[in-house]
Formats: sequence, C-alpha cells, structure tokens
Amino acid sequence: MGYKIVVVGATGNVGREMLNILAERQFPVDEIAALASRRSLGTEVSFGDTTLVTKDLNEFDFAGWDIALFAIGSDGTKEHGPRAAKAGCVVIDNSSLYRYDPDVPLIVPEVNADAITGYSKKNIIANPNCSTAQMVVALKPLHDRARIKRVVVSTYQSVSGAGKAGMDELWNQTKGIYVPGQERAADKFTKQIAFNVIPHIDAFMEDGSTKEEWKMVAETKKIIDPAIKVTATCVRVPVFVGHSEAINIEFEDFLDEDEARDILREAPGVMVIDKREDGGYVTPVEAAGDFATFISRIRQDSTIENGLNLWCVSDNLRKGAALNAVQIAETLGARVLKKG
Ligand code: 11C
Repeated sequence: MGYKIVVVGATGNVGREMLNILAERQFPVDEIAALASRRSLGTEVSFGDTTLVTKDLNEFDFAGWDIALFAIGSDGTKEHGPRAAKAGCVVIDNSSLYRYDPDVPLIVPEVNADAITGYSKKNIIANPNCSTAQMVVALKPLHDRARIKRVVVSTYQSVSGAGKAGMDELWNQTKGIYVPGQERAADKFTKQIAFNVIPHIDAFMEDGSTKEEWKMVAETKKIIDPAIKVTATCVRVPVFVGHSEAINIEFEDFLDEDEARDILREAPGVMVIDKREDGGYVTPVEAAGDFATFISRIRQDSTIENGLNLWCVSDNLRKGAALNAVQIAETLGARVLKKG
C-alpha cells in the first residue's frame, strides 16, 4: 500500500520538479492529484509516463489524502495549508510562512531528520530556503567534528529562484541586447540581470540586510545549532539553474583541509569534486538536474586559527526545494506513517 499525494502549485518550476522527483525516486504513490490556481486550471503536467490534468486548489477537499507538497507562495499557503492540515493531510510547505514557527519543524533530512516528529503539533513541516538547504548539508558533518563558531557566506543565486518570470527575464534581456528592437527593461529584478549581477534578493530589512540573507541566518540556527553565527551576502547572477556559495567557516577546534575533505566525502547528500587543477571543481551548469550538493575548493583559511573555505553548488529547484520536500515525505513515510 502506498500514499495518496497532492502537489499544490503543480504548474510552477518547483511543483513540476516535485512531480518529476516523486516519479524518479519511485515514491510509493497510490493516487496523485496535481492542483493549481484557477488561472492554470486544466493545464497538463507530467508525472513519470502519465499526464495529469490540474484540478482547482480552491475546490479541493484534502480529507483522505496523506501528504500535500505545497509549492505556492506564503499567501496561498496561508489560505489553504491550514485547511489541508486540519483535514488530516500532512502539509510539507516550501514557502517561508511556517519556517520560523516553533511548532513547525524545519527539516533537511540529511541534517535533522529526528526533528520530524514535531510535525504532529500542526500537521505541517517546513522546507527551507534553497540557499540554506545546500549550505546546511555541507556544514552539519563539519560541525559534528569541530563545532562551527561562525560562517561568512556569499551566494551566487540563479534566476530560477525567482520562478519562471525570472528565467524569462534573463532569456529575453539577453536576446534583447543583441537584437535591435527587442530590448527589455528590468521588471522581475530590480536591475538588468543579463550580463550583470545584483546584490539584492528579497526585501530589505531595517539593518540593511535582505530577507534572503536573514533567512540563511535564522534557518541555519534552527536546523543545525542556534549557537552558530552566520553573516550572508546574497547575490543574483545570470545563471538559469543552480545556486553557488563561497563559504568561510570558523571552528572551535582545528580541522585540517584533508580531514574535512574526507568527512564531506562520507557525508549524506554530498559529492566532493575537488581537484586542484583546471576544471577540478563544480559549476552550476554541471549541478543542474542532479540530486547532490557538490563541494569543491576545500582549503585552509590561514588568516584565522581554525578556518576553512569551500565552494558549494546545488540545483536550487531540486535540493533547494523539490528534492528536499520529497525527501521529507520519504522520511515521514519511513519514520511515522509507515505505509509504503
Ligand atoms: C531565490 N532563494 O533564489 C530564493 C527563492 O524563501 O523559499 C526561494 C525563496 C524561499 O530567489
């Protein structure tokens, strides 16, 4: 016996990846429903070899369904998440709405799978922001060995993090630079994204940081350890899929770069590609479409006593969103629901 699964927001970048990954990983599905807003109603989406026609989220009755993977924004989740949860369907939410709620676990299965039992307070589990998910997969095994004191991270985030509109803007602006008459002004982004980088993702906060940067701080603390200090600078770059991060880590104890490389090689969800030669590292183009979080450029930071630098790349639509949500569903199935 398998599960009755709902994907909410099935026509978006993340919703489509959720359907792909459920099929790819052969999640034990008995029945599946793809839901969309009225605007996208009747759109066809693929689930393995089958085609699903989207149903109306507003009309959908979640009673009798086991798990709903939500891939709509916070406003939509606020409206429909609680009614799904109250109907007995466990909500795995990709928006930021519940991430900082103490009664909702925020889960990256490779890092804090044990926290999943906390789901029962609200019948809701939160999925982290994409830039946090890949970073904590890399940090956790190192923290277990040498206790992380402080992290300084700079991100290079792809336009797919801003949805299909972000991808369209990069494509159209790039074309417009070469084709007279097809020039496109910034719309989804605050400045030109083609052939440019933008040090601004999400809204500005009072202290001058952005919400994206704040999320990396708050979520790392909730997922790994509140004692870890994080400072982040999040930057949008003209890449379609795959977020990259340059991470500087200060530890309590000394950790040699070779030992760190060995630890990461054994870590769940991590793939180390770290040859000190031309091309001996991973870029977003190679990470797109993959499940792993790739780590390269592991090296001692000789400017502090116990420091390391590394480069971390992952598919933001997969580990950063859809894959992590499906892994949460797998963990919930294996540890709690036990149907599959
Ligand atoms: C971006 N990280 O790249 C964002 C997208 O809180 O889930 C995901 C936002 C979130 O723009």
